[in-house]
Amino acid sequence: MSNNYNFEEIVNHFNYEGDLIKVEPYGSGHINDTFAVTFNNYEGEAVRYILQRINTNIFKEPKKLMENIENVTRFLKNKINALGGNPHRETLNLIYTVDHKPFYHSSSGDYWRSYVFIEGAKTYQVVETLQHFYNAGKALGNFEQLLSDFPAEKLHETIPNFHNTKARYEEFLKALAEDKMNRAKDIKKEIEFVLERGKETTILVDLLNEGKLPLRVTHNDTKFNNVMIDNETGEGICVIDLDTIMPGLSLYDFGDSIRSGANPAEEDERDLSKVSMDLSLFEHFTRGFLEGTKHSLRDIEIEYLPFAAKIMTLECGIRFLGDYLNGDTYFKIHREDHNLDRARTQFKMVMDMEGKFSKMKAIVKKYS
Ligand code: ADP
Ligand code: GN1
Ligand code: MG
Repeated sequence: MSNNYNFEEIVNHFNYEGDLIKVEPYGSGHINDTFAVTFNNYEGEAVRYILQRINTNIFKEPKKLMENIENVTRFLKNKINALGGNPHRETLNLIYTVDHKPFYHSSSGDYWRSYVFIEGAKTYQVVETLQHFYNAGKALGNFEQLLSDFPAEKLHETIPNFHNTKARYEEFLKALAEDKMNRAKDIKKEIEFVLERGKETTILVDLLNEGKLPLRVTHNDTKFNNVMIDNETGEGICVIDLDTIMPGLSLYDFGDSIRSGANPAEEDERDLSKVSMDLSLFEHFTRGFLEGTKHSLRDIEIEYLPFAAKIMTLECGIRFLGDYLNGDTYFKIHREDHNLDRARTQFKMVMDMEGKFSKMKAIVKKYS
């Protein structure tokens, strides 16, 4: 992450109170550059904010993206208030610029945004307790439930075809055909793994196009570290990282959560014997998610939950491997072959899920 930004210029354009103490790199997202900014406010207390540079290589229309975030967070705030919750902690709160915009377009051409820092809560790279994962499921199910009457036509599509697994597969085939870095020869096993499962990449897309699965307002990036867990109660206090809120399938959110949280190891773990899809983690998340949605999912959605877990994991693996073939231009990497290591964990999970599929189905049945 480049730290060569002119923070004085950027920070001066946001409506912060008091004296700037420090700006530090923060978090471990793969996309945006995130910083924690600390101020001493007029009462002399330290107050933190999140400051993010939006990755405009990926999000091509940052103004539209911020319009989505403004609309969604305003809508959520009203809902949370009406339910007697705390809108300062239970959703993201934008800090506006001095000229009342939800982002700052800097002199170097970057787009910056800022949020109130949610204190007393944490994100985790790996799930530490079953209860946390149950609570994340509840929070994400509830998030979809709160947005169930959000006017979907208001949302801009921030990344077209984001979870169109068929299109992702086709992009992978293109990357493979181009083989820009001459890497394909060393990853034959991984390529074979993807090609063997190519047919499955159309299943959810087809069901959606045939009108069999309902389009909802979904988060689309429900990785466990996008849910803040309250330090005191262990509850999933806030769903963050709202860049990809778009019309989508509830199955995408469920599947991506299982992909990231039901693996007891890191997403980039090299020792694949540590990587698996843990059935108790799966069970806890499933129970929480179905409760959070207030059991509003249709039968066909419930039927496809285990498959969604597998296909979202395969999709992510395909994206990591495709990025590896393309020369690591999408996901931030921190070491050589990082995207290859990430793809391998995803494929190990897919394989594990294939072996545990009937058990996953039985768990879903138990809670639906
Ligand atoms: P990315 O899109 O790069 O994943 P995120 O929006 O998820 O970026 O932010 C990266 C990390 O910063 C999160 O995982 C979380 O730990 C932290 N974070 C983001 N927003 C907040 C917030 N409002 N309060 C506290 N921490 C936050
Ligand atoms: C990215 O931004 P972050 O780190 O929460 C990616 C997700 C992937 C995830 C894999 C906009 O999520 O789609 O599932 O990495 N986000 C985007 O870890 O592409
Ligand atoms: Mg994130």
